[in-house]
Amino acid sequence: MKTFTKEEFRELLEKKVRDKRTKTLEETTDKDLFYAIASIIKDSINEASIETKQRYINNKKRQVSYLSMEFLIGRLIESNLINTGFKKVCDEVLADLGRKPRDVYGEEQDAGLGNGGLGRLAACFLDSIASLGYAGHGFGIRYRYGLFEQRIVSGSQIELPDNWLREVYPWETRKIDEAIEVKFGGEADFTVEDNHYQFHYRDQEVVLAVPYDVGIVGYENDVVNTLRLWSAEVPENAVSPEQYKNQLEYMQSVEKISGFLYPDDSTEEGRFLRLKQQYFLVSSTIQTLIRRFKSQYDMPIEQFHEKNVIQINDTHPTFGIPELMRILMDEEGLSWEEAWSITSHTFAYTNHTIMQEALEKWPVEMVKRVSPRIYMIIHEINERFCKQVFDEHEELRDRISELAVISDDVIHMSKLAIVGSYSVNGVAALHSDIIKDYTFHDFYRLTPEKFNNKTNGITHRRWLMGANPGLTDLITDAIGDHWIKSPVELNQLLRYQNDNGFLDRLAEVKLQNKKILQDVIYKKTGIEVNEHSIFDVQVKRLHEYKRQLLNIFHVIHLYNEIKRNPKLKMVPQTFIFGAKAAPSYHLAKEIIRLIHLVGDLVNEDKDVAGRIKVVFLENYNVTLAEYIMPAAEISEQISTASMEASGTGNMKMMMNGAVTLGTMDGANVEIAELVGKENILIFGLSSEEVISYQNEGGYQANDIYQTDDRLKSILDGLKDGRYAKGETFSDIYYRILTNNDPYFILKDFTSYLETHIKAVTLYENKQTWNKMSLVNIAQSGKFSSDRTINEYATDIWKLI
Ligand code: NBG
Repeated sequence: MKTFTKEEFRELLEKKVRDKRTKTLEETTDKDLFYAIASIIKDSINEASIETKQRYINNKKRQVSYLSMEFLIGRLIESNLINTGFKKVCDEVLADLGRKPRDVYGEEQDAGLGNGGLGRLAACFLDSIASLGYAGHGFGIRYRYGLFEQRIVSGSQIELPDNWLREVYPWETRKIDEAIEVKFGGEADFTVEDNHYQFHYRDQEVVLAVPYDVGIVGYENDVVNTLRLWSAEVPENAVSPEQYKNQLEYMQSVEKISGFLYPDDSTEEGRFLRLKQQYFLVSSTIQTLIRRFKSQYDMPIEQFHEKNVIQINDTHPTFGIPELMRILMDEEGLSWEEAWSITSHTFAYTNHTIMQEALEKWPVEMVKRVSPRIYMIIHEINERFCKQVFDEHEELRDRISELAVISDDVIHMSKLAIVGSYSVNGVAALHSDIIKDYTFHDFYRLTPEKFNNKTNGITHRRWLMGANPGLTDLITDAIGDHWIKSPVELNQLLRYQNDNGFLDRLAEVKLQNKKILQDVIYKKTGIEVNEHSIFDVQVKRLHEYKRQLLNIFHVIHLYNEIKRNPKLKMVPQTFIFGAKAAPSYHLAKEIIRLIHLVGDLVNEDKDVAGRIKVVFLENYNVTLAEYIMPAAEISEQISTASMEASGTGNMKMMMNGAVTLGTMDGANVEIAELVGKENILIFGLSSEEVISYQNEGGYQANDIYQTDDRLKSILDGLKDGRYAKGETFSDIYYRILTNNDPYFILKDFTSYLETHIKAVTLYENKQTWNKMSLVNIAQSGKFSSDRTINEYATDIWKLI
């Protein structure tokens, strides 16, 4: 990639500002500068993108396509500046102009095309794939509105549309000439021609999938891969004269397909739309892959899987399996056996959850409405699969109804994904074991060779170099910059464990980051927090299994203690939350309301002053996370053991020097192994214990309620209105006592409390804490997504 001197960059910036914004440099706003810089970067990206593509074609590279309904990419400007190598020069030019780089970069709208960890993982993966020079591209949907913008009104969550495309999105290129027709509904029948079934489709709804390509820049390696986002449009000439009067309605129905990320699936209409989105993504993508294969590789279609691997991010893109079968049979004329052999050597599936309610199941009737032909193929896959189990696996005959892809008129997407893929992986060692031993145990018995683990990772370029320049400089001063290309070398920092001077500098970096967050908190909430208090952070989607409730129960407990003994000495602590709840998830929203109202109570009470504060940062997103991660000191990773597949926020905070306070769940287990038990704060039931309680129908929550005065008081407060000037939280109360505490909050409470006491004691001894923090940073290299992607590329994708 081209490099620039400061003078050249400034000159170019001046020219761009004139051309694009018709202004002089002096007249520019931060937004003008943002667009001008983005345009400079885009020019370089475009060049490198053309060259990258040509290289892949010339070398007939085997390519991976990463299919995901979510890409939570956040802002791109800083990561693009870092990866192109322009960051330093650009920062300097802006400084010379008297501008703050952070303000200029802050003009970019977050692309929030994802919910949480799963979508952010996809974005980190693309960054690593490009940075490691692999031929790999993302395919997703260009939702007109991303994940909703959260507002809090009187403590309650309100959802507003996320209008991220309000202005021009500078990173995308519309490629109308590569648009694809996706066909929905209608009817399919067949004739037999030359001993071959020829399928005919009638009355289908044709939707045009228009690609918008976003360049994904590798770190200083001239590689630019692509994230292709599909937008749904009405094809030209699609409207017959009779339909003309309903054209507006028709256009709206088409555009809805890429209208919202996860439209409300509490309604039948919402669910149907979501299903259409899934088919829209896979059909447009797979048609494209076939087209490219035919035009760029001089090979017969039978060899498609030699040059293509399709990784499906959770089950949402699983219809890709029958879609590839459809194209190979109905359009390319292959037999079932030939098509199946290619398809089942092309797909690889990543599972991201074992929560039953999150394992997708679609009614047969709905799938038929989306595409009758796709349903036929799934039906046939299931018939053949069940027959094969019956014929070849006597030991599993009595398990066929559990293995079947279709049962009770419902399609089990994870089962379809497993049957149609050659690789099935979990996202942390514990999670992959649970999949094998419990969730998909019968499938594991059938095809053990498919199952493997790929522990998640995060890109250290964004989450350390981008978000925490102070720490990045400190590390590089100490151990040189090798760690940037080889993050495990962060472990060189272990040399400084007993170096008080270094530990002081580390603490100083943390303090500066806390001050930055302190400022953000004040601007957003008006709450003044003490930068010397412990920053205790839980930021993630709101879900009962993640147990934000346990966290706020602890806060209520501390509050009760202070009220009982107003002279109580306490190390100041700031409890920071950020979380969005699914719009139709009532209890999750109640928990948000509880956190807020308890927050008001605690923050306003003079007795409490100087000891604890509660902050809820509204609209938690990637950009906010970039301020929070560097400032965190305690990383709350407190899911009920066995329920969090991996977690990635745990990795981000670890890499920025926070100490994990958590359960032995997901990737926490691997963090614990790396840092040793003296550098992590573990509490609560183990996953085996949770699973064994679940198998016995749970434990007796009521017994704990009756015997533990602390909990009795906390729970009773939910009903008697003492936290919120009379407002109550009965649904939370009943969830725990009538539903027998399905997430083991009361059961883990004591252990959680004791671990917090231990944390505070350790924190008081500054150098002990700083050393813990250092060990966490030093051991975090394993969690770079570069390590994860190298594992995928070697074991699953076979790119090397
Ligand atoms: C989430 C898990 C997290 C995990 C991410 C990324 C889904 C369905 N799963 O624990 O809950 O870190 O996936 O793998 O969103």
